[in-house]
Amino acid sequence: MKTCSPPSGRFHARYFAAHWLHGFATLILMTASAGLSISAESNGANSTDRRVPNMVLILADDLGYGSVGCYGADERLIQTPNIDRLAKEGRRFTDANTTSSVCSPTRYSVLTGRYCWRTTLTHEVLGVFSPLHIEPSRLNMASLLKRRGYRTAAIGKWHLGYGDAQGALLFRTDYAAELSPGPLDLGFDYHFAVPANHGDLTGVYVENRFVYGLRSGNIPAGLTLPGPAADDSNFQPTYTADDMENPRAKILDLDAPRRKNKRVMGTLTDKAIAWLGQQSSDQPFFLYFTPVAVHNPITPDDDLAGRSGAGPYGDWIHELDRSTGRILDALDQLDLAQETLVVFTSDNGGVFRPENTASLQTQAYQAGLRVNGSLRGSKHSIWEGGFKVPFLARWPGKIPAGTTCREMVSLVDLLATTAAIVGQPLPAADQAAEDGFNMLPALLGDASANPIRNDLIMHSADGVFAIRRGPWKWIEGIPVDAIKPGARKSRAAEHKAQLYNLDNDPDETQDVSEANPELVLELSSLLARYRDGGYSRELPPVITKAEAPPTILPPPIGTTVMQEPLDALPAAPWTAPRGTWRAQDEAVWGTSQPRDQQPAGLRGPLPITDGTLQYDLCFRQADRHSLRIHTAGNQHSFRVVVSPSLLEITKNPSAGESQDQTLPLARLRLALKRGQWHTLRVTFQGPQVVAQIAGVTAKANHPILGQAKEQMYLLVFEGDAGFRKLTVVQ
Ligand SMILES: [Ca+2]
Repeated sequence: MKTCSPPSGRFHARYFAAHWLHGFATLILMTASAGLSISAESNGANSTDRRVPNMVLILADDLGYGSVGCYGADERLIQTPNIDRLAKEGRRFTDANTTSSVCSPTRYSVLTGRYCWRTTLTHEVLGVFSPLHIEPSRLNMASLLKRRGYRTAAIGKWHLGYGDAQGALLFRTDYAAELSPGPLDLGFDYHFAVPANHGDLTGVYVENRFVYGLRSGNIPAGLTLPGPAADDSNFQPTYTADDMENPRAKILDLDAPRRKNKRVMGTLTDKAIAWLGQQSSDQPFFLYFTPVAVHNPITPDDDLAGRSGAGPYGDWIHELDRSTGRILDALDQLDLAQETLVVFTSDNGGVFRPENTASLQTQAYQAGLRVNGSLRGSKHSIWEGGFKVPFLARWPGKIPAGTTCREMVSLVDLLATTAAIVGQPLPAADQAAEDGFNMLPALLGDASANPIRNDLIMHSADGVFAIRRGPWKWIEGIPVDAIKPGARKSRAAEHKAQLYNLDNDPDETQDVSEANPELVLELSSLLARYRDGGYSRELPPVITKAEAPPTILPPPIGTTVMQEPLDALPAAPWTAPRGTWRAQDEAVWGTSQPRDQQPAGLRGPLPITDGTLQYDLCFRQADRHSLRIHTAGNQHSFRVVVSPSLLEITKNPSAGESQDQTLPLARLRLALKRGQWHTLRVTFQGPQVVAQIAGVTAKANHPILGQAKEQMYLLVFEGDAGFRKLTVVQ
C-alpha cells in the first residue's frame, strides 16, 4: 500500500475522492477552509481570475531518476542545488511516471491527459516533418488555462509536430512556410522552440508560426520575421553535421539564423525569463518550459565544461540545473514565487547503455553516476528506468515544503490536476483527459485521498504495453510489427509476457508470472479493457472487437501481358543480382542481412506504359520492400516502398542528378501484420500512379510516371520478405 508522508502544511481536508468529478465539490470546501479562493462560479470563457496560481511546468528531456541530488546522485559527481531547492521548498514524488519511455508520446500525454498510444503514433516518436499531433479541438493544458484567462507560452523543445497532414497524406512539414496549425492553435499565446530535438536536422528555432528570423522562403508578402541581431553570439553562421545528433542526416536548407548548440539552453532560458518579465500581475500565466537538456548531443556551455565529476554528461545536467535556477530566480525577482506553482519533471528516463562504451552517459556511469538510480532499463525500454522520473512541485504555503510523497502518479494526470486547481470541471471521460486523474490531493499532502489512481499504463518505444496495479507490474510483451530488426534483437528481453512485484523487487529481476496465473489474467483483461474502451479514468464497458474483414481487391481490368506465379525462382529474363533468393511454400523469398549495404534484389521486365502490376507480399523480418520501376532508356526511375507501417511513392534522382534530388510524392501510414500475405496493386494511368495495399491507397502525380516502363526490381531491406502471384495487365 502506497501512502503519502504526513504534510507539514496546514491542510486538513478529509473529503477528497480519487475521482475528479466526485472531488470537485470537496475541493471548494477544502480551499475555502484553507484560505484559498478558487471560485467555482467563475468558469466562463475568457474569465480572468487572479486568485488562481501562475503555473510553470519545467519538463526536462531524458533526465533519469538518479540524475539529480535530491534523488540520490552522488554530490561528489554532480551538484543540482536549484533542482534540489524545489525539493526543499516543495514536495518530492518517488513514484511519478511518464506514460512513454520516449519523448513525443509523453509530451502529448502531459498536455492532453490522454495516453498517446490511443493516437496514430503507436511506437517510437514523431519525425521532424510530422504534422501537429494534438488536434486543435482537443482540450489541453493551454486551451483550458487560456479559457480561464491565463497568458500562456510554450518555450523549449516542442517535438509535437507542425502543420496539418493534408488529409491522410503525411507530407513533410515545410519549414520555409507558415507552420500552422501549431502551438498557437492549441491555446498558447507565445511559442519559441527547438522544433523536434536538440541536434535535429532543422538547426533553427521556431517563433510562433515561422522559423525564427527566416529571411527567405514562402513568407507572405509584406511580412518580416524578427530574428537575432547579426552579431548575436548565441547564433552561428552555419549548422554542420557535427552539430547534429545524427551526423548522417541531411541538414535542412533554410535561410535563417542557426542554433549554436552550447547556447541553446541559455537562449531558451533567456526567452522564458523575458516572457515571464512581460507578464502583468493582474493576469495569471502558464509557462510550459521544455529544456533540451539532457538529451543528446551533450553540449554544456563553455563555462560549465569540466565542472562536474561525471564528465560532459554531468556538466550537461549542471546546465539543466542552472536553467532551472534562473527560472526560479526570475520568479523571485518578479515577486511572483509565492503565487506560482512550479512543477519540475522529465519526459522519460535517462539514456543508459553501458555496452556503448563510447557514450558520455557510460562515461558518467563509469565515474559512478547512476543515471536511473538502481532501476532496470533506460529510455526506450519497458523497464522502470524508462518511466520513473524526478517530479518536484512547489507552491509556497499550499504544498507542504520539504516533504516526500510515495503516491503512484503519472504525467498524464497534469491536465486533470490543472482543471482541479482552476476549478474547471472536465468533460466526460470519453471526451477529454481520458486517462488523467486529479493528483492535487497528493500535491497538497492530503493523505486521506490516496490512492490517487489504482493502476497505470506504460508504453515503450517498441509499442510494448505494461500495466501497474498495487505492487504488481505486468508487461504484455508484444511489440508492434513495424519495429526494426535491430530493436527486435536488442530489446528481445522486453518482448515476452512477464510479471514483477515492484514492492519486493523494484529492479525487476524476478518474473513471477508462472506463480500468479490468475493475476496475469486479471491484469491482461484490465489492460485490454482500458485500451479498447478509449479511456481509463473510469472503467469503460467491455468492448468485443469484431475482426476487420480482409480487404479484397476486384480483379484488375485489362489484357494480361505477364503472369509470373513466383512459385519457383523465375527464369530469364529475370535475374537475382543481389541477396539470397529461394523458392518455398509456392512463393519466392528474398533475404538481405541487416548489415548489408545493399538490399536483396530480383529484376524482371515490365513492358507497359499504362496498366496494372499486382503481386502478393509477406513480411517476415524485413524492414521494408521497395518496388523500383525504371522507365524506357533507364533515364528515370521511381519507387513504391512498403513497410509494415508505411506506404510511400517516391521519384528517384534521374540520370545525372544528385542523391538529394529524391522527390517524395506520397506517404501514408499502414498497419500490416508480419507473416501474412497482402496484395499490392500498382496502377499506372498517364502521369498518375496509384498504390493500394491493405485498404490504404496512395496516389502520386509526376510526368515521368507516365513514361513507358521497362524494368522492375523487387527489393528487400534488412531481413526477409516473400512474393507470389505476380500479374501485369494493360
Ligand atoms: Ca525525452
